[in-house]
Parts: sequence; C-alpha cells; structure tokens
Amino acid sequence: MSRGIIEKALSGFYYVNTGTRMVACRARGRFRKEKISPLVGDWVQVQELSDGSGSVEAIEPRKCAFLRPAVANIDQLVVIVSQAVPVSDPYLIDRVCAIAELKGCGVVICINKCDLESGESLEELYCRVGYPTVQVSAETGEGMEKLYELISGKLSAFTGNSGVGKSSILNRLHPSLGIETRAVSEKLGRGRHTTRHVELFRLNERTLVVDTPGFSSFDTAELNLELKKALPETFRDFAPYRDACQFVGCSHTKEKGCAVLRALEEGKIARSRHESYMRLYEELKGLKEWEAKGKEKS
Ligand SMILES: Nc1nc2c(ncn2[C@@H]2O[C@H](COP(=O)(O)OP(=O)(O)OP(=O)(O)O)[C@@H](O)[C@H]2O)c(=O)[nH]1
Ligand SMILES: [Mg+2]
Ligand SMILES: [Zn+2]
Repeated sequence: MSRGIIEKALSGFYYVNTGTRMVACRARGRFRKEKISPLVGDWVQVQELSDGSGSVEAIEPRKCAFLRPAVANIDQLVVIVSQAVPVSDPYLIDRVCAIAELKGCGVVICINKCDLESGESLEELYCRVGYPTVQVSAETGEGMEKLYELISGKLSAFTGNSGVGKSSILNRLHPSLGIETRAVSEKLGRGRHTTRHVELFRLNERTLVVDTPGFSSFDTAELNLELKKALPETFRDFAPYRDACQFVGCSHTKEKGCAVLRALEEGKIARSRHESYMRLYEELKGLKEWEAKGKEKS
C-alpha cells in the first residue's frame, strides 16, 4: 500500500501522486456504497496493481471538503471574479464566501480582467468585508505578484463563474502549465465550460493551486441545513453588530431593533451583501420541510 494525494479526477479515474509516480486509480466500490467520493486534494491509501494502475483503498480524514468545486483539504478558496464580460453576479460571490466560512476555509477575492474594466469598487467592497482582495489581469500580468503572495505556501482552489479567467491566471502564474482557455464568445451557449475537470497544479514545492470548472447559479449542492443554521455567522461583515440586536435569534431580515439592519441603513454594511444574505435566507428557508417530505416517502 502506498500513500499519495489525488491531483486530478477525470472520467472515473483518480490520479494519485505517490511522490515517485502518478498512479491512475479507480475508487473501490465500497466508497460508492458509503456515498463518499474521493476528491482532488484527498490524501489516500493506494493499492498498486501489476498493470501499473491502482485502486483507492482509503481516504484520510479531511480538513475540509467541498462539493462544488469538488476539492478537499484546501487552505483557501480564491474566488475569481470579473467586472468585464462575463460580469460576476455578486450573489454568487457571496454564496461561495458563505459556504467557505461555514467550512472554516479561507477566502481570497481576486478581480480579474482589470485591463478591460476597473475592479476598484469590488476591491473596496470586499476589503471592507474583511477578505484579502487583489485586482489582476491575466492579459497584462498586472497584480500577479500580489496574488502570488496571497497563495504562496498554500493549497488554494480557484473558483468563479465560467469565463472569468481562472485557467488564464494560472497560465500567467506558471506559463509552462499550458492549460486550455477559450474566449467567452466561443463558448457555445450556457453551461459550456472550458475547464471540465478538477486538477491540482504545483507552482512550486509549497504552492499548490487547483483549477476547477466554472460554477453556475443552479448549483445548490452546498445549500444544506448546516448553512441554514449558521447563515448569519457566515457573513463576517455582520459580526460587529449581530450581538446588539434586540431579539435573541434575530434573523436580520426585518426585525425591529435589528442592529444589522441599522448598520445597513447607516451604510456600514454594503447593500449588495445584505441582498445576498436575504436571497440565501429565502433559498434556505424551505429546506427543512423539503427534507422532512423526502424522509416521509422512504
Ligand atoms: N482582456 C482580458 N481577457 C482575459 C483575462 N483573463 C482571461 N481572459 C480571457 O477570458 C477568456 C476565458 O478565460 P478562461 O481562462 O478560459 O476562463 P475560465 O474561468 O478558466 O473558464 P472555465 O474554464 O470555463 O470555467 C479567454 O479568452 C481569456 O483569454 C484578462 O485579464 N483580460
Ligand atoms: Mg478554465
Ligand atoms: Zn438582527
């Protein structure tokens, strides 16, 4: 048995780096039964077979795990956003941030395509929220040093909607990677992603980055009861006010004496952030009943 890290997941194969070689592995049937999928970033035990392939026998306990992007054990999510086409939806940015907060995973906001459109207002917004934020251009190379500093020595996953330039930025950071990228106009309609699998790249020995397919507004995989319960805590810009609400268990949506709403009125919390909160709150509201119904059926 040898130990390694999964660096790529593609067409049912997991590519495990054992330190000496890359082994293409199938996962044992047992994982499917237990509804656990190995993820890129997982440390695993591998049984090497005589034909050079292998099988994933065990997954070591995870520091954190995400369904979308499908990665494990990352130190931080780097949310790549753009003010140029395709413009990122603030709600999707905030949703990703909330999910990362829930899992105790770091967040970096990286505003790309600043050669086309200034990302200044977004930079100011997310700095105020409390996230490390950087403006870059994969085209001109602007901001790449600062981004490199933010990811250096860490395992990061790039995420963001399709076409914002996740793969382009990685290529700029490490030109020899030669990852496929494609002009937004060449993407054939909705839901076409250029990057279709999750893969880990090594920028240097200590700096690892996972490229992932773009996410969409339809992904609800991570919207669960756990997030529903902890939602206010996943908005770190609400933290200074939450304890001052008049009612215990205040939902910060409409209550009288809500300190979060007061801070919003006073301009201390950004409107777009509270709008995202309201939308997530609404999306998560019906979750319990739906789950209960599911249980009744079975
Ligand atoms: N002008 C400009 N164009 C960029 C920049 N970054 C990326 N692009 C272009 O945007 C298009 C999409 O870039 P990709 O790197 O494929 O985007 P992606 O986020 O990896 O997309 P998916 O893999 O589909 O999720 C390509 O044509 C890039 O050349 C930038 O900073 N400035
Ligand atoms: Mg890509
Ligand atoms: Zn409140």
